[in-house]
Amino acid sequence: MESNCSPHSKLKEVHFSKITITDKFWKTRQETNRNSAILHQWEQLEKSKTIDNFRYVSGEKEGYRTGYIYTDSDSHKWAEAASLILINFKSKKLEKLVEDYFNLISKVQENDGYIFTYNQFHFPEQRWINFQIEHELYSLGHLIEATCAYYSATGNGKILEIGEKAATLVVNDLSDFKAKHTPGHPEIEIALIKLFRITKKKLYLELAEKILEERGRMKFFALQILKENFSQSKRTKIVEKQRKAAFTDRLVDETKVMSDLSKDGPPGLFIRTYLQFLSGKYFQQNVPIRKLYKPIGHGVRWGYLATSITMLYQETGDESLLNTLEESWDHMVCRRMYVTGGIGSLPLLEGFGRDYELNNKYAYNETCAAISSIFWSWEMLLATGQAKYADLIEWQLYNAFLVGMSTDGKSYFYRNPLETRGNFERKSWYKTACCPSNISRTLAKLGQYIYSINDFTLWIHQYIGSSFNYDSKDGKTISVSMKSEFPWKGSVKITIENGSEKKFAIKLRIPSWTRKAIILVNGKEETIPKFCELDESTASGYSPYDSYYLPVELETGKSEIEMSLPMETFLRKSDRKVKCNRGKIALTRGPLVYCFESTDNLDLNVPDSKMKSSMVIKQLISDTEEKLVTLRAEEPSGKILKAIPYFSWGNRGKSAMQVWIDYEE
Ligand code: FUB
Ligand code: ZN
Repeated sequence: MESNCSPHSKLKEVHFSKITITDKFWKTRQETNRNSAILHQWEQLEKSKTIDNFRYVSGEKEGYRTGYIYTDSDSHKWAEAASLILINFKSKKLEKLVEDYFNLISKVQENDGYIFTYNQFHFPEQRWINFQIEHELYSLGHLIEATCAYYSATGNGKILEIGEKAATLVVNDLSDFKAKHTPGHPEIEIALIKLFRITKKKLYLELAEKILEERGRMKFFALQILKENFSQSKRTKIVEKQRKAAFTDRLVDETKVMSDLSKDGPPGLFIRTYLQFLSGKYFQQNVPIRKLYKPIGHGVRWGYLATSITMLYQETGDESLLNTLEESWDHMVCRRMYVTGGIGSLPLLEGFGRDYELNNKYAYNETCAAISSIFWSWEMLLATGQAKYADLIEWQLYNAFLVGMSTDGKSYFYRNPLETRGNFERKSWYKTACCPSNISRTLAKLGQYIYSINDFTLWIHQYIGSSFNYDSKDGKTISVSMKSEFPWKGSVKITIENGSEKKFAIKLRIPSWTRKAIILVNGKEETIPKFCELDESTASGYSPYDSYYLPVELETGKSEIEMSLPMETFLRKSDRKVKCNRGKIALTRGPLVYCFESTDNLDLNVPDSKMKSSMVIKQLISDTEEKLVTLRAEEPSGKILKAIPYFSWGNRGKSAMQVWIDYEE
């Protein structure tokens, strides 16, 4: 199985197929992912006619195309997630579904590689019309990623050919690549670099580079966007006419699913969004990529774009790319990110607000945006080996990512506000169904984020119980087995069998959120640098900058490492510039952010409750199957406030919820 070992990445990825996750917390979620979520998603893709759209184009079924322009991408992403699951687990049912899916796709794909049901169904003669607002390249990107994943799962070159055909089409059709061809929604760049890494064919990497280098160079972006809007509304009218002409009860069956493009936001939101459209900021098309010093625009677009630029850096070693990426990452973490690690404070725009504009109710925090940020941090970690990236991955995995899916895997949050008044709940599906399969593909490849290697050093980024064996540089086997009680307890035990004759080093990440780490290597305590006070200089109150790697030298043979990373409770304060959080605190314990849900605080007024410094915070283990650690803030008068991990809220029906809470000194 291919691992990413690009020439300029500092760390080498360990392919997740080599890692067995044994961790109770994550294993349960991976099981839910493969036994429930992925099958539920398939049912919904069928129910919403997303799959039928392909059948209509192939002629397998008679009917009228439905759904947004980009729905193909949802099922391609599903196929990627399913293929990734199949890499580590056998499932005849899933295998069959994926096989059938790719068979269908191979029928719909035209001889030259084109596939995009919106055009194929409605405008068979038209292609590459509106690069900014229609999603052809985005959808092709997800298809290419799906075929790469399937290839990794099965070694099936036939399916990879589908992806290669699509990529070659773009290479050929857009050989004279111009700024106006750059896609409004990045994604194809990631896919092309992945395809390059598998096939080693440079033309894919070159195309990705071209696309990225042309971004932000359109002279009159506003004119382009107006032209595209005009063209798209004309096309929409034609589609509507076609629909009326084709209308019969038998043919048209629009499934009612949720749209979540919330417009409920701060005053001036509409005009701000419109201006961002015209200026290109929404699409990160306002400046060339080396000048994107701040995260701007649509959250998911930003995350995918930044991920692909970081991947490009790993291939080319162009330091000017890395400098900008580092600056924008720091800017995001220090000024434009919520305490949960969620990104995107503006609804409608679905993206970043101004510095310190982090309203809790309007928070968009699309689940996909958090995922895209995890992808980005992972690439930054590989590129630089800096602990802050792994720290944020951990924080976002527990707080911004996991919250997107219910415990049973059958309902999802698209947006993730930090405060609601009880009118908000997970839905089984959305009209824009990008998040569910994104969650599933991330869960399927979770193992990827735990370790990496360079030379004779093993890096441990995440304390997720797991085991794996690998051959060290001298061809000898090194076996690693890790037991962890995260996220409830900070005890970790790592056993390493070093079969090599050489000494061997490991780097253990000390998380930003712990203050009194104790590390024993074969019973002997390691010296840990003095901890500084909790860094509260970020907008959110969460700071990954205190995290670092502790290097440890191991002899040959067996070594045992025992770690105690105490999970203290912190009352975090955000920077005073975040107006809505003044006088409030957010409760965190270890890597988890907590929230107050009305279900647990019936007699209190969530979301307007108050904590007092006189309250004593106690930890309790819930009597649920998972044995969650919940927190109770108790006042001498007997008043009690109960808090649960943010990722677990919204699993018991509609409720009000708040993360930031008034605090009386
Ligand atoms: O545009 C495709 C996807 O739909 C985006 O990534 C999501 O934010 C949603 O807008
Ligand atoms: Zn999404």
